[in-house]
Amino acid sequence: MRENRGPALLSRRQILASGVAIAGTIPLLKSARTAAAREPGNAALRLTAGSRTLVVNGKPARVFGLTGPDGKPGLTLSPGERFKVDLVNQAGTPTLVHWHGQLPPWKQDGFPWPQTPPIPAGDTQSYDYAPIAGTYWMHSHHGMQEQSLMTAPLIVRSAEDMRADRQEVVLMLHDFSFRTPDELLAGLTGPQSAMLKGNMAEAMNMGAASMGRKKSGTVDAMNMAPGMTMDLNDIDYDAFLANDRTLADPEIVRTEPSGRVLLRLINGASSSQFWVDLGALSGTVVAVDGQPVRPPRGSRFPLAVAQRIDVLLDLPENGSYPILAQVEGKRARTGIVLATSGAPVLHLAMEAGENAPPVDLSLEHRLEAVHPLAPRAADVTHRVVLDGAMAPYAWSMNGEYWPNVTPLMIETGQRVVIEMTNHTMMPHPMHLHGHTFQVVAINGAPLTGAVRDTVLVPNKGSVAIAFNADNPGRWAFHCHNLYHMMTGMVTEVRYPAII
Ligand SMILES: [Cu+2]
Repeated sequence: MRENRGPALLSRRQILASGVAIAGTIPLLKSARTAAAREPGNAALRLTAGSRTLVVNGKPARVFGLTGPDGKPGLTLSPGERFKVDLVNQAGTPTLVHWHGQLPPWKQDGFPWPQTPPIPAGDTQSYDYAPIAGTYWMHSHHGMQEQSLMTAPLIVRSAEDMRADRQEVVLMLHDFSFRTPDELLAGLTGPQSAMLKGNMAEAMNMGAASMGRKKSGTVDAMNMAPGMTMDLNDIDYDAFLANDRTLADPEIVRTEPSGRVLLRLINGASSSQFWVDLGALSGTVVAVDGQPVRPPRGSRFPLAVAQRIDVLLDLPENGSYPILAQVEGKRARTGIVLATSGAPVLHLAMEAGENAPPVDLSLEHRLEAVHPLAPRAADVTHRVVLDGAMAPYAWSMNGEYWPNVTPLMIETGQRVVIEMTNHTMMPHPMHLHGHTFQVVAINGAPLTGAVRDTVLVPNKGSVAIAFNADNPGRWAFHCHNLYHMMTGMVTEVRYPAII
């Protein structure tokens, strides 16, 4: 074991954060063993895709899970450690896992290209790449397994994380239904859903409209239908989870009096966006999507699907502090509680008094990257129109529906700009694989915004992003609302001569 990887570097709070009991010397021995097991050249970390049972609203639910070598969800890597992982598929069905926001070679990205098919049940697939530090997550990109909680945190610690005397708390959000993902999707695409939306004429036309889906004009015409209003929350979920639990029985994280906490918030929901509410506390946003930002302070932050926010909190002396997340357009909320030892934890209602407003770009406007792109003119600009509608339920990029798409071609060395214009009544959380991008314009107004991997394009709004083409391959570029993705809102960003 190298001198500098020993347990001496772990502060008391970090040991606390690792979930190990802090009494006596046993935790130090455990930490030492963990560090030794992760020396370069040692065996890969074992990550198991499997199934598990949660109890939600008092009822058992069979869901998927991604479990690390310590038996906990996901993976936490030490500074400098490679992402050297054996993914063991014990899910009883094929799967494929994407390391969201990470920048691996494209064949390790976990997207179902013809060259990178799903992992059959019972098989193991190995990964080995240099990860980037920050708050990331992993989720299945196979079918709709993400809705069945085939998702987990992926935390890559930096050297600064190890130096800082603070407790790390991961809070991962989910939306949950007792119905299967197929039933949820059928509820949106079937004729019944259009009738429920109160538009009989559209329902009657659906057969013909569906047959004409490859022609963008069909959906364009539907989008102009009168009486449409902004749409939020396509799915009526049974519960919203924070670290797999509802507010009826929230996770209580023990904190130190006057302690400092790094809260790593991950929106792992399939199609729900949240307002994070720190309640009596205020915090400093130090990173979004794993990338450091110049810190705005606040106590309420919007979190679109697939995005992450790292918030630094200084806790008062003693007490219990709920960290809540309320679904946009709804009263429903979920969360965890930070509480010092012995502090009473009050019961928290699962619904707030009022509906939360739509998640917006109020925070995005204030964000400024610590490591922005060097100023440079674009070598290529791609314009992408986001289109679609609730009835018929189908969503497109430049009038095309996955997999029948024309790739956006880019070349190594180029500065690429993608201008997204949203013609629909829904916001779309857009995610680019294999690259981090900088937000460079919102609704036509230039800014030097955050560097990140997922950005919300508001209904009827536009967002431009810029990035350096430095990772040759085939890369998915898509809306991270699972139901928009499943009904077409995916395209490809592609480098030439990729086999
Ligand atoms: Cu979308």
